[in-house]
Amino acid sequence: MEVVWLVEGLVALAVAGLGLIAVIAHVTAAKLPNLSRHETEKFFLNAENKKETVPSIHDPPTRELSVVVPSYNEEERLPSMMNETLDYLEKRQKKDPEFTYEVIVVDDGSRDQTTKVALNYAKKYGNDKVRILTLVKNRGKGGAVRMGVFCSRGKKILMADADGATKFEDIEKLEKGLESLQPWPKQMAIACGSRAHLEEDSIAQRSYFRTLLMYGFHFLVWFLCVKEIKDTQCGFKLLTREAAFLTFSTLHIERWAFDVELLYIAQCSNIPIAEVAVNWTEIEGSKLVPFWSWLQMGRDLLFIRLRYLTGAWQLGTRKIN
Ligand SMILES: Nc1nc2c(ncn2[C@@H]2O[C@H](COP(=O)(O)OP(=O)(O)OP(=O)(O)O)[C@@H](O)[C@H]2O)c(=O)[nH]1
Ligand SMILES: *[C@@H]1O[C@H](CO)[C@@H](O)[C@H](O)[C@H]1NC(C)=O
Ligand SMILES: *[C@@H]1O[C@H](CO)[C@@H](O)[C@H](O)[C@H]1NC(C)=O
Ligand SMILES: *[C@@H]1O[C@H](CO)[C@@H](O)[C@H](O)[C@H]1NC(C)=O
Repeated sequence: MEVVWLVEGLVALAVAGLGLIAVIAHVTAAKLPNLSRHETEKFFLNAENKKETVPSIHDPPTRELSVVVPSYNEEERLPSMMNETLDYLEKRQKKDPEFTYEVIVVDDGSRDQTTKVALNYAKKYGNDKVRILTLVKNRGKGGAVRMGVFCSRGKKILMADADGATKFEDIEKLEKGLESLQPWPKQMAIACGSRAHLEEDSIAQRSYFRTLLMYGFHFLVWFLCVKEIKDTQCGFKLLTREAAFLTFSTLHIERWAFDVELLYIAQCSNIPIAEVAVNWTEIEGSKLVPFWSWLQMGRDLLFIRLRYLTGAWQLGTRKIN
């Protein structure tokens, strides 16, 4: 008998605990994503030091592809990524004049010369192909990509990290992945680069502790938020313009867990998602994730689920000013 009471007591305690956490998650949630922009964030800085008003995601697209590069203190890593990217894009445009593109470097409030380094590329390739958006304050990767997405002109929008860890030509794999999802409901589809196939190699190189954390993280993502995708965190993702608008205008989280919320939103909105294996090089300068930020990520994942569950956060698009 006492064992039954004990079990019942523990279950009641767990339910009460979860309820309390749900209440906390609900009450502490900012209801709407913060989409407001600083005045200077409504302009690109061009190579002649003039301001150009940014276009809007609400306008019809005028380019085939926008590449959004979130960059935080990337003066050192950005050049080789930009060289590779623009080499590829220029070659492709020579072969196929219909292929038009733009690269938007979003300087996420860097304290180094990221904007200046990016401006050299605007000088070399022109202000129409390379655009630089300098954020007043650091927002985090999700916030930076969002700001870039909202002033994109592309039919398709690629987000790509400034460290060039993915081979840029792998974009063709993402494009195939996206096409494989046709017909796209309401023109929406997403293709995610994935390093899941490299997991075994990376386990061999990591400590047991980091491997354990990695599995824990994967389990929580799967259990709480995203069931369809194994590697949610790869920085190489291709979205149709419609999918990018819907997911980024709903997104609340601007820091690490933003990828998970983005895919959670996509999943709940019935946007089809493809996961595509891409090649990956570990690049020097990666910032190691400290232990406490793993805890933070765990909390963020739990809160994403609880906040949508309790209605603190809601799906639905918003007008971007
Ligand atoms: N760390 C960090 N990166 C940011 C921020 N805003 C934008 N980014 C960009 O987000 C991208 C990914 O950054 P990180 O994850 O720190 O780069 P990394 O450690 O090499 O990540 P992996 O490639 O996953 O190993 C880079 O292009 C950064 O410049 C920010 O606030 N903090
Ligand atoms: C929203 O973001 C802007 C610009 O970053 C900032 O000035 C403002 O304080 C933020 N508002 C809220 C409610 O967080
Ligand atoms: C990028 O290309 C420019 C011009 O071709 C070259 O001068 C520079 O060294 C390259 N940078 C890197 C990091 O490859
Ligand atoms: C990665 O690159 C190597 C060599 O360039 C190639 O053999 C391999 O097939 C690639 N893997 C993927 C998943 O593209």
